[in-house]
Amino acid sequence: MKRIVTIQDISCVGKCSLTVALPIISATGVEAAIIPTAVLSTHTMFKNFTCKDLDDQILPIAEHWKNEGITFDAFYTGYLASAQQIAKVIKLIDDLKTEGNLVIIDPAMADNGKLYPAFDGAYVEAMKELAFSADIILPNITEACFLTGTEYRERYDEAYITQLLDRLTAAGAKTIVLTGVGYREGRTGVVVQEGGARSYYEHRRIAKGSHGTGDVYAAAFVGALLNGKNAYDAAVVAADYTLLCIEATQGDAAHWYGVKFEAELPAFLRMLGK
Ligand code: PXL
Repeated sequence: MKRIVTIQDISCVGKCSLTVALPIISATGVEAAIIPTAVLSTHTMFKNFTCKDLDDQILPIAEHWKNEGITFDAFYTGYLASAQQIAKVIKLIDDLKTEGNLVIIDPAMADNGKLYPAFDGAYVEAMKELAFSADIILPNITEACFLTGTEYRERYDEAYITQLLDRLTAAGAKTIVLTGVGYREGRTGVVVQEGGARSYYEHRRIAKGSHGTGDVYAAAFVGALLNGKNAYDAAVVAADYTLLCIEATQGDAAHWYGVKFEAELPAFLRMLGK
C-alpha cells in the first residue's frame, strides 16, 4: 500500500484542502497521512473565519516521524498560510525525503490574475523555491504567471502558453500540469508537460467558477498518480472527475462554498478501474 503525506490547512467547513484531500486520496486506496498547517473555522471566502496557525508543529512532527523511521511515497502540498510556513515545509521535505519519492506541489496562491488576499511578494518568492524543487507542479495560469514574472492575460494563444511553460522549465520546473487552459469559447483544459513532451486535454468549461475545485483536482491527480497512472492520464481523470463534481453542484446556491465531490467518488473510482 502506498503512503503519502499531504500538507495543507484544515478548513473545518469549506470542502477544500484537507477535507477533500483525505477522503479522495483514501478512496483511491492510498494511505493519506496529514500535516494540518492551520485550523480555520471555514475557508477564507467566508466572512469572519477563525484561524489558528499550527506552524510550530510542522518541524516537531517531522522529527518524530524521522525518529520512528516513517517514510512516504509522495509529499503533496496545497494551500500554505505564509512564507514562513513554506520555509518550514521545504525543511520538512528535505528532512524526510527518501530516494524515489515524489514531491507534488499545488502552488495554491492565486486565480483570475490575482493573488489570494492573504499573500504578497514574499509569499511568491517562497513558493518559487518550493515549486521549482518539486517533481510535479500543478499551477493554474495565474499561478504560473506569478511563478515566472509573466504578465497575466485573460485572452491568450498557444504561443503565450508555450512561453509560460518554457519559463517554468527554465526556472527549474520538471513535470508541469497547467490547469485552466482554454483556447475556444466554452472549452477549457489542461496542458501536461512531462519529459519534454507536451499534451493537451480539452474539455467542457462551466462558466461559473466553483470554490475548492483546484484542491479536488489536485487530490484526484495525486490519487490517480499513486495508482500507477502517468501524469497525463492522471490529469485527464482528475479533470473528468472535477467536472462531474461541478455539475453535481450546479444550481444549488446553498452550496456556493465548495463542490459535492462525495457524490462523484464512485464514478472517479470507476475511472481508476476500481
Ligand atoms: O481552496 C484553496 C484554499 C484552501 N484553504 C483555504 C483557503 C483556500 C482558498 O481560498 O482559503 C483556507
